[in-house]
Amino acid sequence: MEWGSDVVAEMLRRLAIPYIALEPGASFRGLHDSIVNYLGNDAPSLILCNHEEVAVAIAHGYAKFTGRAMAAAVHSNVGLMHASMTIFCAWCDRAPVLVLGGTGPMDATARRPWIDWIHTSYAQGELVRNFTKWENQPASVGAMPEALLRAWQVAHLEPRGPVYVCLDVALQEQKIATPVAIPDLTRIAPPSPAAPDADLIERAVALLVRAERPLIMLGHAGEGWSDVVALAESLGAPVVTDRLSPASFPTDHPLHQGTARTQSNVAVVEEIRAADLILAIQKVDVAGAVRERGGDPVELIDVSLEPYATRSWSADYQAVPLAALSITANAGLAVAALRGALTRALGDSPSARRRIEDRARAATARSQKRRGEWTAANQARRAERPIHLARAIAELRTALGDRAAQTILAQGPLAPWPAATWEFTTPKSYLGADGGAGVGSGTGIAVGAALAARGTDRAVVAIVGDGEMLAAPTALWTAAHHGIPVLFLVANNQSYYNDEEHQDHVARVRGRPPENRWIGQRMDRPAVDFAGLSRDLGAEGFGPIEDPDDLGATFRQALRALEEGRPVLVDVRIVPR
Ligand SMILES: Cc1ncc(C[n+]2csc(CCOP(=O)(O)OP(=O)(O)O)c2C)c(N)n1
Ligand SMILES: [Mg+2]
Repeated sequence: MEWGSDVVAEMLRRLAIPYIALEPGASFRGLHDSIVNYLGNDAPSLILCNHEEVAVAIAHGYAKFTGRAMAAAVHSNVGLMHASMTIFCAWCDRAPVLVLGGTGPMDATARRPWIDWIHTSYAQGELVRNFTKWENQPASVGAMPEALLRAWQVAHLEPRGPVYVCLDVALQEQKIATPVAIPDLTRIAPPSPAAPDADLIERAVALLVRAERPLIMLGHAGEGWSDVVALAESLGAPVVTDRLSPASFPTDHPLHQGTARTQSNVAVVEEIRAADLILAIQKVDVAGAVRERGGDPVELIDVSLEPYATRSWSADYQAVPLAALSITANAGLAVAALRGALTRALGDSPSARRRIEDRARAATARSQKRRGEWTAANQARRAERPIHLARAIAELRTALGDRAAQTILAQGPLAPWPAATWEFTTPKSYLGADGGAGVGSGTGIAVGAALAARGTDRAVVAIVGDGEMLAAPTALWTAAHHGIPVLFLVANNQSYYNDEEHQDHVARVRGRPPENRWIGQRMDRPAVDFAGLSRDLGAEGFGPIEDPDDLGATFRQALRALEEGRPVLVDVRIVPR
C-alpha cells in the first residue's frame, strides 16, 4: 500500500466485497486507480453503470440474493443525489449496501478551481443520513480501516441496511508516510443474530395452543423454510405471505391461502378477518394488515426486528402493532424456537391432534377452492388482446421448463400479480419488492440479483412495468457489458397505469370527467420500442408481442440468450387490469 486509497481497496478485499458498481468520478479517482492498478480489478472488481441510481440498485439486488453487501461508488455530492432514491429503497428493504463516495479536498488550499469547490460539501453524508444506518467521513488515512470495518458491521447487523462512507479525495491521493495498520479480520466475529427470549417463546406457544383459529402471517421469515413449514403444519394453521417480502413459504402448500398485494389479496383479508390469533413473522406493516379487521381486536404475536429500525425522518416504520407479545428477534431463530416449544407443548395429546387435523383440513379445502377459482378466472382471459398478464407469466413459466422451480423472480410487476400462475416453491424463488416503492429501482435490482446468481444454475427473470423500464433502462447496458444473464418481461400497458387509476379516483370524487385520466399518463404516442431500446443498449430485444399465441416461441428464443449469458428483454403488450 503506497497511497491512501490503497488502504480502502485493501480493506474492501479483506471484507470480501466482490464488486463495486460505479459511475466514475474524479472525487474517487484515487480509489478507482487503487482498484484497477493496486488490486488488478479483482476482488473487488468494477461493475460499470450509467447512473448512480442503477449502481446502488445493483448492490441492493446483490444483497437481496446473498444477504451480503457489495459496494457502490458514487461521485461526490452529485452522484450521491442521483443515488439517494435507491439508497432509500435499500433502507426500507433492510438490505445491506456499502455506498462509497468522495468529496473535497476538505483543505481548501488543495482544491482545483471551480470543480473541486462545486463538488465539495460539508457533512456530505447528511444527504442520506436519515436513511442510512451509519455514515462517516474518515479524517485521515489511518482512520479509514476502522470506518470501513464499522460500516460493514453496521450494514450486516439486523435489521440490516445501507451505509455511506465518504472519502476525502486528498486523503485518497495522499502518499502513505507511516505504515497503516489493517485489523486482522479473520479474528473478528460478525455480530450474532438476536435470539428470542425463552420466556416469551413459552408464552407465545401457550397462546398458539389455546387459539381456535390461528393465522401465520409471513414477511421476510428467512430461508429456513423447513422450520416455518413444520410450525404451520404442527398447528394446522393457514399461512399468508406478502408480495413485499421474499418468498418464505411454498405458495403451493395446501395451508398457503394467498399473498398480500396480489390477486389473492382477497383471501389474505378473509383469513385475517377469520383469525382469533395472528402470528406475524418479520411482516412489513403488521398494523396495516390487522386494520383489515375494521377494529375487531385480535390476539397478536409479532416477531419482528422492526422496532430497532425506527428513525424520525421517514415513517417507513409503519403504524404501531398492538401486539400481546412482541418478540424482538431474528426470524429464523424465533421460528425454530417456536417450533421446538410447540412440539413439546402439544406432546401426544390425541384431542389436540384431532383439533389440529380438523383445522388443517378446513384450511386445505379453502385454499383448494380459491386456487380453482383463480385458475378458472385466469383461464377465461387466456386469449385476450392486449394480453392478460397471467397468460404471459404462464407462458414464460412453461418456456422455462425444468428450470422453472429454481428460477429467481427478482422483481414483480406493479400490475396485479396473478394468483396460481407462478408458485414459489424454493427459497429465493422470489426476492421481494424494492422496499421504497421507487419507480426506477427495479431494473438495477434485477441485474444485481442476476450478478449474484451468475454461475449458479438459477435463471433470473424480472417482470417490470413500461414506466419502470423507462426510468432506468441502462441497467441493460451494464448487464450486457458484464455478461450478466437476466430476462426482463416488460408488462407494457403503455401507461403509468397505477396513476391513471389515481386520476380516475380523484375525478370521480370531484364529479369531474374520469375519461381524462389518461392525460399526463399514457405513453402510446409515440409507442416506445422497448426491443429496439434493449438492442441499442447491447442486450437482446423481442416484441412488442401482441398475440398471446406468439408468447411461447418468443420466450423460448429469449431464454437462449439467457443460456448464453446475455441479458434479454421481451416487450409484452398487456391489458392493465
Ligand atoms: C420515483 C417514483 N416516481 C413516481 C412514482 C409514482 N408511481 C407509482 S406507480 C407508477 C407507475 C409506474 O408505471 P409502470 O411501471 O408502467 O407500471 P403500471 O402502473 O403501468 O403497471 C408511478 C409513476 C413512484 N412510485 N416513484
Ligand atoms: Mg405501465
